[in-house]
Amino acid sequence: MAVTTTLTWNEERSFQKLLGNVSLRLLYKSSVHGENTVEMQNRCHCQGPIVTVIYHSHNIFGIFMLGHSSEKSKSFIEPNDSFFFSLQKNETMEMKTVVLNSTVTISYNTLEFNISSYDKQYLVLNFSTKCICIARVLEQELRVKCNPMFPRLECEVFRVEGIKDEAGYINRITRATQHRNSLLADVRAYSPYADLVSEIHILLLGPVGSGKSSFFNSVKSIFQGHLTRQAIVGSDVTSITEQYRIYSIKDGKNGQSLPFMLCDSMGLDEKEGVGLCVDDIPHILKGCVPDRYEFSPQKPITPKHPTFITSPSLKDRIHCVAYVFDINSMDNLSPKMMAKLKQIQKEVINCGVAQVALLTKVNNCNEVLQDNFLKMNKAMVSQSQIQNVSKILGIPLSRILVVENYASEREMDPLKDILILSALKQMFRAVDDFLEDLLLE
Ligand SMILES: Nc1nc2c(ncn2[C@@H]2O[C@H](COP(=O)(O)OP(=O)(O)OP(=O)(O)O)[C@@H](O)[C@H]2O)c(=O)[nH]1
Ligand SMILES: [Mg+2]
Repeated sequence: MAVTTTLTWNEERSFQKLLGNVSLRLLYKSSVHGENTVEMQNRCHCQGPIVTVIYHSHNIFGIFMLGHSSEKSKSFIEPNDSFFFSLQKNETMEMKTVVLNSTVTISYNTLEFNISSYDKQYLVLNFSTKCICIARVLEQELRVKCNPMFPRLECEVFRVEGIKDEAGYINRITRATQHRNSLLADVRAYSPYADLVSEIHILLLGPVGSGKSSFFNSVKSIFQGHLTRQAIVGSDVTSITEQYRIYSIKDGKNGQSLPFMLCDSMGLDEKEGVGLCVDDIPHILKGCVPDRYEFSPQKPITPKHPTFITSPSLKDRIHCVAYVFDINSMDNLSPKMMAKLKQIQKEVINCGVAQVALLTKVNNCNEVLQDNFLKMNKAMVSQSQIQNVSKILGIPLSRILVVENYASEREMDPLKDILILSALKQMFRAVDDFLEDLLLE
């Protein structure tokens, strides 16, 4: 029977994504192949990059090594590119990483990971006793707690296949997860300028099928830790979204509500009387339109509507409009659609609301982030679509955000999260500018 990993199917898939969309092949599993370093070495030498995963009470952690072990040698790897990691399974499958160049030595049925520059054993696995010794500093950085009295449950070694561009790999992977986690912390910690409101409202406006509802689903997925599809998405000639929705998002399943709401609207159509009615927009911006209002393309909402909010306060109104476009259709916007957008933008400017543009369906997510995780690189900014949106809407390049929503994937991807979380952060900045301005007024 095939030997299988202790990770669940989902955990293994997430782990593969966290390691940069690699494939993992299980070479050694201590409970099956024996608690024996010789057996492990026989199975794992000369296999290329390997990752050792250790299961200890509730902890999953280990070490990734890019270099490969030489045949039958005792010290099986030179100081090489490696990093220690831990996997946290609570809400999201998160990876904490610590970059340290380590050598591995085998002696007396123990596996010792040493940091050459410190001449210290950072991690020692004793295969005879199943005990683990881990340097305190490493334990703290990885946020694991290994009681040395408890034996290790399992040790697995995988071959890592499909690494693209080995030279910058370690840097890319460790920076990607660290950057994603720090962005997540920033978004969680956001509080609107001067506490003028407890939650900000971001309105998603854009042509039919541009990815408005998918953006909400993507943001929600990040905070839920798994893919969710609360909003109905799909492709049709007319808008899939027919109701106005004001979505609140919780941090984790039973967590607190985050300080922002995403307001999803019906898609815009270039034809009159189809799609979101332009006359609805001032009412939406002022906060007069209630959650679940059924849009009527030919008839805008009026104060006579039974659920019309007659005296909305600052907290009800829209604080930021995100114009959502499919980046691939940006160069083919029809003159009629452009005219409609201009008309809408006039209303937005009249209301003094902050504006950003959100370009979805960027399929070169990896490239956007390759050089610099914080900024779009030069090649990206010079793309005609980005220049175009800046020209049509007069929005500065720093307020043009690019994302790749979760569409047909089955697992989360840290690179997508980085773009989505960065977009949210930029929206918060735009809102804060707006609120600050409001306070001065
Ligand atoms: N590849 C890819 N597909 C996307 C992305 N965003 C949305 N989609 C797909 O595009 C289609 C339309 O997405 P929706 O989220 O329904 O778009 P919408 O703007 O809400 O559309 P309406 O409500 O009809 O106006 C769906 O099939 C999505 O799966 C993206 O970033 N990348
Ligand atoms: Mg929609």
